[in-house]
Amino acid sequence: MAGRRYDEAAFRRSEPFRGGETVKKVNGVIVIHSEEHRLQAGRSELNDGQLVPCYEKPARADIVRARIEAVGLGPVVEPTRHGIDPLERVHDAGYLGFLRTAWDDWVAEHGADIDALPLNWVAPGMSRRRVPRSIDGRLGFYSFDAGTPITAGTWRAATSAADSALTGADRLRAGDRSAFALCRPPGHHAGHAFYGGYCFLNNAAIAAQSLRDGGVARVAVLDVDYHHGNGTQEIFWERGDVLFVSIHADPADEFPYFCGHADESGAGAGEGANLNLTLPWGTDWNGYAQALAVAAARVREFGADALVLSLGADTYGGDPISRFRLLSEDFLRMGAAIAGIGLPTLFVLEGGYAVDDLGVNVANVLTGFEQI
Ligand code: Q9C
Ligand code: ZN
Repeated sequence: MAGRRYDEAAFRRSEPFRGGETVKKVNGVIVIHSEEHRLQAGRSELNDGQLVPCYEKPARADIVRARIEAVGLGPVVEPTRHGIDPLERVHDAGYLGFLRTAWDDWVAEHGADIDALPLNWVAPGMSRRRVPRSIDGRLGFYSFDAGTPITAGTWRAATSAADSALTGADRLRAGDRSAFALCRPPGHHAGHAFYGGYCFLNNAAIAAQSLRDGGVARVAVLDVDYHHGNGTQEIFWERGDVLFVSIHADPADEFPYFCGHADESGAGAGEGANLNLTLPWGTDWNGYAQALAVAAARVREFGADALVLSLGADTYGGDPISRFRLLSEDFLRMGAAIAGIGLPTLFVLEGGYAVDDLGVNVANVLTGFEQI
């Protein structure tokens, strides 16, 4: 994990890197971000048997943006609107239709004073042949957890995040070495026709597909969020042109529990194009760096032309819902290791819930990358 020495003191002064610093000037990584993210502001999620305030909240994006501007990364630009077509390349049209009207349907049934949360799910042996008419039935039909409230602004916020990822993909195709889609809500738990884990539209998958559709022959998605990117895995499960590699907490112990195991390697044309690297609770940079080296080697071996990096910073030791032990400085090392893969890279924000430190941790990945 060799990288240039990094001057944390200069970093802490929150100054852009201008003349005379020992730190190499950080060349701008373009940051794509929409204020519409704040339209997703859920009140509560089900956690440990009770409704608690949502961990996935607008302040997350605000602190990341503030840190990016403070350290002179950027410029920060608005996404361009890409419409429904690139979403339908990844998601089921019926699912997208459900998501677009779910809030209005919920309000008609239950009023606007409570967020929409599902109450029951289909178990093996029950039929999925019919989509229920009832909004409560459809919430269960299209979701896999009770931690992901649908609110008045969910559709607009989620589509703005997807537009950020798509705009980032456009930048890579135009020849940029890197871009950062500062997305909220996150995406990697959302599948072809389901939401959950705070995710509605799979921003990283939508960007990866857009790169493919724009003529990039082979795309790798590397997911460093603490949780397995089950949605991305499902979307590309039978695809040999998109490699999915995820480093995450062992699903035997951790959300999403039902997938992300090391023996899940893809199917059909995608056999061998899925790699899950599971790590135990308590993993620190030592253990993490070894998995990251394996992941980087696999991406290089695959011969990808572009990399989409699902960037969750919930591997941080201070994260309130996660159990790895990375330090803020480790995220600089992570960025350097990702740069070592040597591919045009689109970073897409996923999780990270230690809000006070999220800006530093995310910006550190980008800084570590840009310094190589
Ligand atoms: N007791 C992302 O990081 N529930 N999603 C956690 C903890 C779900 C995380 C409950 C966590 C989803 C994008
Ligand atoms: Zn996560």
